[in-house]
Amino acid sequence: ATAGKVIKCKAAVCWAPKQPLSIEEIEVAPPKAHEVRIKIVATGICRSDDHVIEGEISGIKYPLILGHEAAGIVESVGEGVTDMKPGDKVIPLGIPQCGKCKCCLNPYSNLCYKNDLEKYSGMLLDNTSRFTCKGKPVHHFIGTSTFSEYTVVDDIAVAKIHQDAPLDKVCLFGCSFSTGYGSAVNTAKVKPGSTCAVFGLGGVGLSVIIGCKAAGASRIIAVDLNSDKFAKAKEFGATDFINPKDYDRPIDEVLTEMTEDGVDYAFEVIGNTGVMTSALKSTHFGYGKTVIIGLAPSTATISFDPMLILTGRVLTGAILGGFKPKDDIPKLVSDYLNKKFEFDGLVTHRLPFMKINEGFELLHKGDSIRTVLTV
Ligand code: CND
Ligand code: ZN
Ligand code: ZN
Repeated sequence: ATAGKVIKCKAAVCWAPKQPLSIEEIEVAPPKAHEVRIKIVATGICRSDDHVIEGEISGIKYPLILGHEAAGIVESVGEGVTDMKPGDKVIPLGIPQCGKCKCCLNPYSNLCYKNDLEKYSGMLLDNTSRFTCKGKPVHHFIGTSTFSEYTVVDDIAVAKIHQDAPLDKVCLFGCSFSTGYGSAVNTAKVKPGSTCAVFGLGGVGLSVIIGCKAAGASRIIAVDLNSDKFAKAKEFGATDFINPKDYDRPIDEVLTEMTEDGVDYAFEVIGNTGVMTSALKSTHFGYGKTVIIGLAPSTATISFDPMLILTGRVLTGAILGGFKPKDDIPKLVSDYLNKKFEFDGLVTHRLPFMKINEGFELLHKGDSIRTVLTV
């Protein structure tokens, strides 16, 4: 009944940096060719959304609708959409998969040319927005904009998932779980018996731990300034716990000592360039691998002694855990339904969508891992 019509609904609009999101009535235009309009059912709060609210990411255009970790149901599809129909369960994708560009064709990359990660145009692929509020256009965020009752996405930026999937759980495949787990198994390719260090124990960092454990790591060192995070880290498989506040020397020295010259794999899951350098320094010469996952403020840069790399350490990074999202996320959801992995403990809070700012407060206070909003 709504197909082809403008939908009026509620969304959390970010009008400008450094202020709470504002619940507004917005208009969501119908999907154009190769677009899909989705009724969002559940959406998680990720630190990346918060980086934008805090004004740390340059190039972002305000006002915009944030949110990139969600699951929902197709409401209607535009012309030419053949792989989805109204009623299908779906996960919007923060990076698309066009299947045709050099990165999509490269088996080792998932960074489709059609992504909006560095440019932050805030538009769909036809370079227009489907949202308006109070007569003004509102930008999209990395093609997902899930902090809304309805959103429109490009059809290359949405994955159709199994009809039995519980949307209030599998929403985490939109970001945290896929990002963390994939960073361990795809990007680092953690080997059985290895030692891993994970810096930052939020929803993404704990998912890295799940991935390291699944890959057979025998020692997983969890590092966080907030010791309250250690209990969950232990639950997911961490074996050692380090709070840098308990030491009066650089944390890489502590780690190198603990592990006889350094860890096999280090993961930075905070977005702090100082920690990125510590992570690199904590890896073993000759073969240690560091994976950057955290999103640092746009103005930040890293500097380190090139000898660290010359002597064989590897520094890399990935978005969404290196998964080719349109192909891989439906498979991950099916694996989850077949109980191949378990991550329900990542969700510490559930709130109605209208309480979204309370969810961000929990994140700021360090009280939550993931808050899932029911839309
Ligand atoms: P969240 O804020 O929940 O977790 C970060 C953790 O780091 C918290 O537990 C903090 O206590 C801890 N921490 C902060 N500073 C330090 C420090 N100096 N030393 C040790 N621990 C510290 O964040 P999240 O898990 O939602 O996200 C983590 C990062 O990953 C964040 O930067 C986010 O923007 C980024 C990210 C990347 C990707 C990707 O595709 N690569 C996807 N989503 C999020
Ligand atoms: Zn592509
Ligand atoms: Zn995220």
